[in-house]
Amino acid sequence: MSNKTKLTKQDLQDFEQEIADIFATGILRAPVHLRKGREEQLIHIFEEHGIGDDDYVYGFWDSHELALLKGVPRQELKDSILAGNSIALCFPEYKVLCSGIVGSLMGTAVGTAWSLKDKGAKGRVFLFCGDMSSETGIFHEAVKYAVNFDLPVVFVVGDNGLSVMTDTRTTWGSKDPWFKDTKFEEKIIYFQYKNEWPHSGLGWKIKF
Ligand SMILES: Cc1ncc(C[n+]2csc(CCOP(=O)(O)OP(=O)(O)O)c2C)c(N)n1
Repeated sequence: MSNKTKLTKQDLQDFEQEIADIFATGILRAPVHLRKGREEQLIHIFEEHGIGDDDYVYGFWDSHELALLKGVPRQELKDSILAGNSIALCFPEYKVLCSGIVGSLMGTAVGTAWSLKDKGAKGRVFLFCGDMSSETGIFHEAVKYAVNFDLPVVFVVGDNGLSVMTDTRTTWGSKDPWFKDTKFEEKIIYFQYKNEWPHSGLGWKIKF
């Protein structure tokens, strides 16, 4: 199911730039969230953990790179974005599921992992989310359940410091994420990056 082509940082950046250029023409009547600055970390995580055909990748509104790295063909992804699906990409045949709703897939990830373990099936779940998403109650519950039952799920937190334009650490009054130096880190991969695109769109025309 995956295209097995090794993608580079440049490939991921080129894709986002192509979508940006299309978005700038105004033909796209749906939101897009572009990301730049975390390509190497994402490539490293996919390689280090050997994320492959048996694994599930769950993401949110900013998942173009995740879909490409999971093996969704470039054109198929582009067609889906042009059809207005950028913030909720869904490619069941590649085991990619995304949602535009903060906190919406943490329980789904744990449920999928429970089922995989229960059936003795191959595969793991990798859920990628942002720093503010990782501070939500549902994230905490999901990680607690995954750790306590040792479920095959990993929560990957990409910390860009912001929730849209709100400073995450100021909001929660702590310089560290809640899970730092706790046993819950066993199911969490954490990295920091600076997003070189605005939270959504291009920072002009439409902003939300
Ligand atoms: C339930 C819900 N509330 C609010 C929003 C609006 N919203 C979209 S993205 C986002 C920011 C989330 O921040 P973070 O998890 O750090 O994501 P990132 O900065 O990586 O995009 C918010 C509040 C939403 N999509 N869903």
